[in-house]
Amino acid sequence: MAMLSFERKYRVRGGTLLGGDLFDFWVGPFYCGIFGVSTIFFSVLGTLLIIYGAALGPTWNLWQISIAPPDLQYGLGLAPLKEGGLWQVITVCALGAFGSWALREVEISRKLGIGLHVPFAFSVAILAYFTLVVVRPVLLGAWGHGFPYGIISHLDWVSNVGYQFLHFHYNPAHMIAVTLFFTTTLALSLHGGLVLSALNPGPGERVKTVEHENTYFRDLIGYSVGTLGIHRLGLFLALSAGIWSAICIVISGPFWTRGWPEWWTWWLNLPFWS
Ligand code: UQ2
Repeated sequence: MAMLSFERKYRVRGGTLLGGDLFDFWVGPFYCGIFGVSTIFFSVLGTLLIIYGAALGPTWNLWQISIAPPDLQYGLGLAPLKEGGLWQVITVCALGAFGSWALREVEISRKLGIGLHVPFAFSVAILAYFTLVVVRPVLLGAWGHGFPYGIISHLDWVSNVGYQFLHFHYNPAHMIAVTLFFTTTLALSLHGGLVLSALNPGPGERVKTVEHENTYFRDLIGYSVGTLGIHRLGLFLALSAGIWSAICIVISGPFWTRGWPEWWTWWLNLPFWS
């Protein structure tokens, strides 16, 4: 594949965390690195195991295929492959692939001498998954508390676990997470709309600059968070949404076992009302 003119400048040697120069090369447009090798290893193995699990199951309907975690009886032990062991190995492959991908992002950041914001952000997504399939099951004492790997089955799991707490929307951490998700979409739509409006002013009009962007929001609400600020705000909102999602599920069971509506009795019991 032909090298683009700028690639000679940015395809720099070094910055690797592991393996030194051994895998320090590109395959077409893609950087390899030892974590590129381990990403491919874990993804291919995990995918093959999912296909094997599907072959053991009753259906090839893509919506209904499901790889279930072990029965609760197995506790935190290893289960036979066909009794949830597959789920356990697939979970290790998933975490291996996600972790490898994050570390490959770190190596590329180090090569370029840029910040580690991208791998940091991806790590929060990994944390949310890790909380669901490792932290919470360990706190509850059984891998069977992990969620099943299937399109419909994981939705059923979310619904069932939600109803186990009567009404999950009364979970205060869930409220904060949902609010952060919505605020993230608000911030990104404001940002996307503002940038496109300045850069696409209409036929015959001159492209506008940051001053116009600032002025728009100063006119509208008396405040502009700024071009760097909106990206800091967006990253903060999105990462907070992921972190509060992890918090809202990890406290459900390990730290609160009754219905979530009941948690609010502290509010009804405030001396102010009585
Ligand atoms: C802004 C700015 C941008 C933006 C946006 C704003 C020039 C191109 C969207 C406006 C954002 C504000 C005032 C924050 C809104 C707060 C929340 C919680 C949604 O000022 O600088 O850069 O894209």
